[in-house]
Amino acid sequence: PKEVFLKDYKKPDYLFESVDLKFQLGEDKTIVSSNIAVYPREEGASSPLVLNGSDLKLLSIKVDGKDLKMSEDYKLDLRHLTLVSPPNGAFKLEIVTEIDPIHNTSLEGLYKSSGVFCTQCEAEGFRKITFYQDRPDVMAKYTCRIEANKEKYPVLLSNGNLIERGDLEDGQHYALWEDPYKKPSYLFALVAGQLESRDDSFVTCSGRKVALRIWTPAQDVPKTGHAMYSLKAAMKWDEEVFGLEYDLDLFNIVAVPDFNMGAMENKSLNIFNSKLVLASPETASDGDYASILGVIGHEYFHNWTGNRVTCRDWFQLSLKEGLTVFRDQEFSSDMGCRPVKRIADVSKLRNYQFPQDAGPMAHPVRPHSYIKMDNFYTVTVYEKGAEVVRMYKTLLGATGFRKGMDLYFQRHDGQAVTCEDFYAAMCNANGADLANFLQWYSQAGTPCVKVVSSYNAEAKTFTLKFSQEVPPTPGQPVKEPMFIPVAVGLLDSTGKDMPLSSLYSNGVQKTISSGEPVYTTVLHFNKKEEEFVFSNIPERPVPSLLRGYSAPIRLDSDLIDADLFFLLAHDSDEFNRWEAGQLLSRKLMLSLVSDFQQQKPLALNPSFVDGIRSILSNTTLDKEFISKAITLPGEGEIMDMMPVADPDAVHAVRIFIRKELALQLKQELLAAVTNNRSPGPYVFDHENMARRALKNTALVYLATLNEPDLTQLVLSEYKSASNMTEQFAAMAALAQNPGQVCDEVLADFYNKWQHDYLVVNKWFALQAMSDAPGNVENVRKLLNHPAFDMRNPNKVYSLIGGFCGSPVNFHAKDGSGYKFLGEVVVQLDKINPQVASRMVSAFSRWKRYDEDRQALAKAQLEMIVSANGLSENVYEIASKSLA
Ligand code: HT7
Ligand code: ZN
Repeated sequence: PKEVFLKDYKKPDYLFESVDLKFQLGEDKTIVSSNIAVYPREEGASSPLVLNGSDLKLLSIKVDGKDLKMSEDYKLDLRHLTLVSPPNGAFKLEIVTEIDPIHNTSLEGLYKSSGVFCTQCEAEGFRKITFYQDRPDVMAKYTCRIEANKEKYPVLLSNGNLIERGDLEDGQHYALWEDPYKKPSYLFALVAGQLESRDDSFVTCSGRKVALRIWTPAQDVPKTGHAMYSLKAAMKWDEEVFGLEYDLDLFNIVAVPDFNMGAMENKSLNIFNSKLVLASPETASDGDYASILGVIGHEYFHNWTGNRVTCRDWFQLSLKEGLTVFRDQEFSSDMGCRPVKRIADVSKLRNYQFPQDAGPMAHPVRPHSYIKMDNFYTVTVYEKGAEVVRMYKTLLGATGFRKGMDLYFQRHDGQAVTCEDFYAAMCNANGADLANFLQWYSQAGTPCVKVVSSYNAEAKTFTLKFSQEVPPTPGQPVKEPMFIPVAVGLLDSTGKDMPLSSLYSNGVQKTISSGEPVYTTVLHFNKKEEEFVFSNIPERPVPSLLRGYSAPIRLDSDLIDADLFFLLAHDSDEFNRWEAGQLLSRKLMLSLVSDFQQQKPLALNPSFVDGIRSILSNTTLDKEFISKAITLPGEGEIMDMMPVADPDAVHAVRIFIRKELALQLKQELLAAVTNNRSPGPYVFDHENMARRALKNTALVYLATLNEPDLTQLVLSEYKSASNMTEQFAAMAALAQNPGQVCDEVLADFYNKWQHDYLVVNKWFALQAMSDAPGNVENVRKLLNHPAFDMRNPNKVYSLIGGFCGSPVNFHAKDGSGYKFLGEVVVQLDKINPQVASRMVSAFSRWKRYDEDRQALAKAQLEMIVSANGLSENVYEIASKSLA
């Protein structure tokens, strides 16, 4: 397989002015005609024109109306069509191809999902539709004519405006769409099928009325209300926060059940995985509602960050994805509860991105190379990329950040640009010098920062001494220091923030505040080692470091347990309050893991129980915050901190602590259940979600005790639940204890919901994640369940993905979990390489485990790499994991 390198980037020799496409959609084959106006980027150029193409049958090719001859005029191989010597100057290129969407199970290019034709072109799917320069820096204006049977495909959609429609002979009809904005091929979209829409409208800040339509099969239209609410909220938010207005008179969203990722931001025709559109209180959980809000926002926000200003090449992916994730995080924060959202985002980063950054697939936010671009839609590009954007805001302030965004759009609207262009806009708009900040784009690995504090009572100074280390990652053995913004506050002995007046670092005295008191300041730590001295500090403070998690780093401080309990009780920065609790939990879990490994009896520190008790009974705290603060760090996070990951020990310790807490805090947990029952019908707002979150967390704790009266309590919550959030949480609580009750509830749930594939996926996932010994056999059986289908990515993510996310069974000592995944990956790769490569990633951390497990996992990876006809997608992940 060929590796592509960022350093080899070259501008295209030819550009496309316009593209007129015609699709004749058939039950058997589809014919695609394309008519491209080509011109050389520089006058007089006469190099060959290389077009990408994959799985295409070429029917004809003409230049300026004249048929071309194979070998003489053009060459064809499995991936390219090359025009040997195109005319000098501008010319028309007409190409007709035949494609087979019905048998396209890769869900890339044009395919059929439940009878609906739809497309997925990002990253390189357009080349499965027609021969084209399939790269984001080739931007053109498109028209798209769709012809299809009117009865089977009454709705015909593409990008832009509908300019003509009508009937044809033989029961066919057509629609002609025109997109007035230049776009790269990855934003092209087409949909044809039997769909109905929920219609609404939005009046933009300049008074234009935009028609909004969400398309689904007729029976699902009632479940699109929340998606429409989310879309309108996102449109308003982008106007208010960034001054960005929607630029067409129509915005369509289509929901399809078969989709490799969450959604796709095609210009004015977003295509969504149904699970991120359809919701009703009975069938969707609070988590689903929140995801829909965030992803509808995310795809809508791409209209400016991604579509109007796009990426020069795929290495720049984080330019649009990191920025758009940051924007959707901010949107969800503003619509809900900021600290709770921040906690959720940081947990995701720690649980998924940190392990990636420490493993064989570690790559910078802007990767240097790839074999298959699809493999680089990663938590590093998305989530760490969003943290990089957040750091600009932390360093420049809200107003400075907005100035930078304004300049970015002013300079680059309609262009395909790079991460340096974004950096330059941020710096230039603020006259700022962010020195080595660009390292965040090119160096992989999570920086480890150490901080030591000291107080000088005589001088009344408080000193923080920082040092940093960026660990080596594949291909990057030695690292430069990073620019790390550290937001700091200092607490006095009553727990109040001290006003910060001045700071000394690098031989320079800086005034923090001479007027209004300032309680948090951002230190610019960009050297290997650096000292910051606060003056006018009247007593020894407890520092609150990295407030709001101001940089994506691992912080190792000299805070002692007493400081952490103090911060947990008093910090005005709610994120750091939660963080203090997590630090205590992590320390406790690691020390109990060591006891467990040495076969010592496990015992819980009473002050830890008291800390949790005081959080649980604090009536002034946000309830969702409480729910998060009493939840222990995930098993993956703890394993990540061990020299050799021990899934059995970590699992046993987590279960032990949860049971012990449940036992000692039973009364408080029971009160959390009874005080937080639904007062009425389901409402999606923060207050109600927070109440449900606390009640559900309390139920999960109580159910760990497996006592008959508590089981009855949870069972009655399951039976009386009037929404999916509470019904599913009660079932999950009961599922912790395999046995008759658990089996009965699982059967009851399936009977109730077998008609709803999205709910059935939750049922698959819950069983897949079970820690019951030997659960692999149950999961194998579920592969043959009539509701399971390997061709549907959501089902694979629920059952196979769920299984791999459960450490005890996936990492079973006998290798049964690894063997199962190995078999599935080989089978799945033949159906859908993108989904198969996501699954094979579960093996990537195999070197973190003991020798026996390493040998078992390695054998599976070797078996996969040597499988016949393996896709490049799976090859890239499996071979890099083995390296
Ligand atoms: N920009 C979208 C990316 C995407 C994608 C990438 C590879 C293969 C399939 C895909 N479906 C969607 C999604 C986003 O907004 O991030
Ligand atoms: Zn995106």
